[in-house]
Amino acid sequence: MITEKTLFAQHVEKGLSAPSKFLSSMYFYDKKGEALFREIMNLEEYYLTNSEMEILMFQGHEIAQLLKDEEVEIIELGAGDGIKTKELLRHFDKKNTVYRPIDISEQAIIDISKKMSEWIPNLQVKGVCGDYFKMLDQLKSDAKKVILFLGSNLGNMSDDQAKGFIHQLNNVMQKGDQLMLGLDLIKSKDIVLPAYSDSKGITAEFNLNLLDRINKELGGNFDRTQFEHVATYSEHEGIAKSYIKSKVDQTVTIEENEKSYHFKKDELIHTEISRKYDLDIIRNIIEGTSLHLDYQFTDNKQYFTDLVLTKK
Ligand code: AVJ
Repeated sequence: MITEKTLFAQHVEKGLSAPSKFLSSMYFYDKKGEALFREIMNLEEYYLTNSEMEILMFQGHEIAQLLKDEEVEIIELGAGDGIKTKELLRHFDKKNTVYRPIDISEQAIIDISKKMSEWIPNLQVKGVCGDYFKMLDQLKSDAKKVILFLGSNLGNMSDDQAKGFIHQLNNVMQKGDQLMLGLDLIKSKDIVLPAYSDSKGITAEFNLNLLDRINKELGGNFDRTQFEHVATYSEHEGIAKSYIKSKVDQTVTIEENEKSYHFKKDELIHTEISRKYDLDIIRNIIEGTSLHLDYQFTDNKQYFTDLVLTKK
């Protein structure tokens, strides 16, 4: 049996031994990380939340008309806090709609199921805890499926990974099923960069929490004060990147790996990409699937988009 701890330790070993050091943003989300991400979503500088909220508040009714059916199962991947999703779900008929949030965090499922049932009384809420694709594979029913993947969560993947992910979704979807993708759009640096290096330093906390997590879970001795958060954005490439930078020449030991790792002054550990999209990038990602881009919604400032794709 390979435990989660072993997988984490192996990932850290691989990432910190590489010539260009890296750690995966997948590991941001322990309890502390989840709380920090919720704080980020409430920051003015983190425009993504407000932009998508605006789309769902003002165009949710219209979007719901496109997704409705006699019976519909709305499956949300990585459910989050549900505040945005609520603005869409309130337009569905309670009788013939089932809402299924899927998340690897059991607590997230419990929280969102409770909240959504309070917000929308009589909505059938059936949360499932586990791996997206294992769960999707088990959800074979006759009802039409609508898969929600909002908040630009796809953006943490490289385009090749995103392709693989969308192709897997395509494979579990049946004809007529729909996918709604929320994606952040490519825009200027003066808007994007502050979202990833906010003035209160919450994003820095969020990024550096990864070092605390290694200390706690793997017996590391990272000194947080000797590292700092760095964010970059290239408008040309359309990708925001986050790094942890070593302020000094230093060595860190990780007991679980029985090993020390050296960091040069100014050396970077790459921790996250946040991809921004345009239509060409999206078309490239869905190419080769039987998903058809049917509708595109944007907020007034055109910062964000929600796409409706239908399986043909
Ligand atoms: C949850 C992946 C959409 O990349 O914008 C927020 C995570 N990272 N601030 C994003 C995140 C830094 C977020 N996603």
